[in-house]
Amino acid sequence: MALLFQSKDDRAEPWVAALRHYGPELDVRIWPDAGDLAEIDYALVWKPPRGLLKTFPSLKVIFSIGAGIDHLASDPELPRHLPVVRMVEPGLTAGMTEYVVFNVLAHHRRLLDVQALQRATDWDMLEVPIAPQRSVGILGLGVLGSEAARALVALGFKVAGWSRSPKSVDGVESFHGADGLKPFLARSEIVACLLPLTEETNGVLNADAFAAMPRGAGVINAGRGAHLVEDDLLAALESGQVGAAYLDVYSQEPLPPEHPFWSHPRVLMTPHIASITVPDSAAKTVVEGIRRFEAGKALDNVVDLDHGY
Ligand code: NDP
Ligand code: OXD
Repeated sequence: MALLFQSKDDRAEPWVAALRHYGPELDVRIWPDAGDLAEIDYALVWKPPRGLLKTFPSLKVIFSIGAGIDHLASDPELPRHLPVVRMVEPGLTAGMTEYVVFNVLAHHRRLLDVQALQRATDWDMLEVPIAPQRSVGILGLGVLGSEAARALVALGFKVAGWSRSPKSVDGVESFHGADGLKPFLARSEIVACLLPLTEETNGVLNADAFAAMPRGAGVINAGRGAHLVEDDLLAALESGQVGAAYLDVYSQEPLPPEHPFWSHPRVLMTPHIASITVPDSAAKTVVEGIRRFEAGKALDNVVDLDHGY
């Protein structure tokens, strides 16, 4: 059984070690040394070159190294008859919960104002509310969004989530569908986007969305760059409608040096590291998936390519 590992962004060594540890039966090959293409049964990939996956005639399952599968769905030559499994693994979920909690707290505790005061040697005792006085909204209440929401509930925040279908997460108010978006935004002083990128969610963080939020809202985007209309955000920051933005993903990655976000005083940036798949726990999940598939059992976390996630 041969598995091909391909990623430009991840070091192969820890992946190969973990895959061999959990799946000694696997013949792990590292792109571009795929050997005989007809021998590849499984592919574990991140942003594969367009058309690559259709070159393996015996391929059975495509595993995405990331939770998002937009890097696969955007390939017009993707062999769409094959199951595509998105990444769900404890390390990735834990990392995203940390990122969301960190940035919610940053806005809640006015980190950017505190930093500016320190630089100005200004002993201004800022007032901050406590968590139960603060409303946080999570766009996307899936694996990552619901876990982040639980952590925020545990800290005492008033938490709501927005999803396509209604959700039941303890302590989290559920909004759903197009009609639920504006009321959800209107009650959310801090909005974190953890949506998958699809035709429907593209550009969801736009001027209308910012106008619907309470004045001075904090906007966190760890979904995909295309969720955010960057010019609309800059205008909303300028007017003060959005108080600050905490960004991990961008329309262009790496973000070009001349982009205004780099030096914007109301933007806190990270370079698409909100959360990173952990090879050890992820390899275990992939091997378990392969064993289930080989045993004729249903795979977990297969995406619906028509919905795009
Ligand atoms: P899931 O598939 O588990 O959750 C997606 C959620 O989005 C679901 O609640 C779904 O609703 C909701 N959703 C999808 N489409 C719509 C829509 N049109 N309107 C309203 N809600 C919608 O995904 P994950 O939580 O695992 O991951 C989410 C995304 O996070 C990834 O796709 C990726 O883009 C991003 N990500 C970013 C990382 C980073 O480092 N920056 C790291 C990992 C992931 P429903 O439940 O009703 O289906
Ligand atoms: C992912 C990512 O989708 O890292 O997992 O962006």
